[in-house]
Amino acid sequence: MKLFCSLPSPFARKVRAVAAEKGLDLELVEVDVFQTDNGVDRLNPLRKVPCLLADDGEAWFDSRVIVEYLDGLPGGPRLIPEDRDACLQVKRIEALADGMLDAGVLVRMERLWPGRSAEQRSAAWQDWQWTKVDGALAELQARLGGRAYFVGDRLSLADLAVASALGWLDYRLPDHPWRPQVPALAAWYADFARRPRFAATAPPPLPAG
Ligand SMILES: N[C@@H](CCC(=O)N[C@@H](CS)C(=O)NCC(=O)O)C(=O)O
Repeated sequence: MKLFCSLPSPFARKVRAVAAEKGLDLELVEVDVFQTDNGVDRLNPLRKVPCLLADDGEAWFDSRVIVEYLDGLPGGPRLIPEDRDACLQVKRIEALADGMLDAGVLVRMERLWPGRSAEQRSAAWQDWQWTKVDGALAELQARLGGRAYFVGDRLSLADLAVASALGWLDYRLPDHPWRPQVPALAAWYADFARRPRFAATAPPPLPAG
């Protein structure tokens, strides 16, 4: 199985973290998502990563579909519970984490997208996205409720999705410190990020300066 991805992508990190927990081998194909002809364009008309090319030649996207696909493969612990209620709870947490990232990615693009001039970049639009990020953080902390795992008493996709998202906020948007507003979530993340299999999926360090 080949995973078209970029190493900083938090959506790809969630997928890589799921594969690591399940002991599945993924061949990583790193691409620049903003280049045409990067291979992803032929597999996913949305031209986004992650995109999984399965051994039978089928392409799967987006990250939520890919994690379902991987979790259904034989071997490793189930990360999406079979119980309907627990499954829905896991997916709601994943939706919160992914939605927080969608808003964060919009902030980043508003700041950096080369097709926009300085005058076209809107602070009000960024503020609108920050309200979503901050709202999602508060909701995640409330749903965690001081427990070790987001759903039930064992690791699930929900934990991996949230940790991947928080790691990306630190990596790409360090000027918006999130810890003071959600100290209990920050404490959970500090512990979770030390898990060796998750830590091994961290994005490469940014160049100094
Ligand atoms: N909903 C998608 C989001 C994926 C996404 O936004 N990926 C970014 C990289 S982090 C991307 O490929 N951006 C390229 C683009 O927007 O054209 C998922 O869960 O996989």
